Amino acid sequence: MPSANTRFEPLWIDRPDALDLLAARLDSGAINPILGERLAHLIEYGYVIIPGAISHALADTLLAEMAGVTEHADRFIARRARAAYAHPTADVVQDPTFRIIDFHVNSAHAAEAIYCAAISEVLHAVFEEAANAFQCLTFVHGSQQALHQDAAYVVVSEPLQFLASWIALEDVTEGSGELLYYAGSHRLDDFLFGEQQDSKAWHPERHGKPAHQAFLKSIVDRSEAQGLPLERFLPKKGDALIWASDLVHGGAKMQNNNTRRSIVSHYCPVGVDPNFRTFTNYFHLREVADGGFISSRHYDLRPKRKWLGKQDRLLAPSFMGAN
Ligand SMILES: O=C(O)CCC(=O)C(=O)O
Repeated sequence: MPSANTRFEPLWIDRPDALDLLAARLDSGAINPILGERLAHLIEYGYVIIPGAISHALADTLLAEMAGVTEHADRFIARRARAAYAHPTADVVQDPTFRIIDFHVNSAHAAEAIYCAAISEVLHAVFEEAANAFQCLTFVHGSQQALHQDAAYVVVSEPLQFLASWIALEDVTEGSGELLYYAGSHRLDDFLFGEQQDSKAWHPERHGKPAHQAFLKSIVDRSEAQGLPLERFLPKKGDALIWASDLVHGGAKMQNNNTRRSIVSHYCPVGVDPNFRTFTNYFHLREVADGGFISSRHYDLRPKRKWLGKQDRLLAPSFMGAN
């Protein structure tokens, strides 16, 4: 198994000796055989699919909640392509690129889904400490996002130390803009931004658009050159896919108008900091599951402070109206 040439500290599953480390954990009984198979797949291919990770009932509840966000639009934050953050009012949710940002804050069911038993088991085995779901979004239609590696945009203090999950809230059909990924691409050598070639994160002002284009081209070219298969995720309702931080993935071009409703979350170990911790004063880890925390760039999750009045989930106002 070729290992990535990286200057960063990877999670143990991305170390060159990951399969030996897994074997030791299986031998000691720390990991059960089904989990062992899932981790072996994640190690080798950079992703693992978990059929029926959440129940249809939970998926239906989430669909109903997502459909109802307009009734309490001021509690939620939405994003559309090429538009500022906004509350999900009726006109905003009509946009096919609309997504709810950090749904895990205001929906206990979203938190339950992203920390369902099968996903939590993988997170805990990989992180070996509690997990922090720090960036969560919902999709109705395909994102059509170019094939990318998340570390360019999902910035944490240890650039390789996070995982992400994609949970299908309905059956996904081909042509709807399904999730695509190059199996095994999580072991490509680092693409580094900046004159010092030291950043996996792309900073638009500092690095510019040409560097971003070079990044997108490089990871696809190198995946193709290595003969890595481009696979597509066509899940049934309730299925989940977990991917490694450096897996090259994106949204296929939509061939029809079918929806592919889903909830996506990014997680890091609690000992790793999402970058927003460095420029906000309201970072807080809220426990929502056994060994499962959430945090948010967009909401103040600190415990209710009486002198601030009755709201304990203040929207961080500085991000409203900003891009
Ligand atoms: O669902 C998709 O189309 C892409 C999701 C994605 O790339 C992400 O959230 O990092």
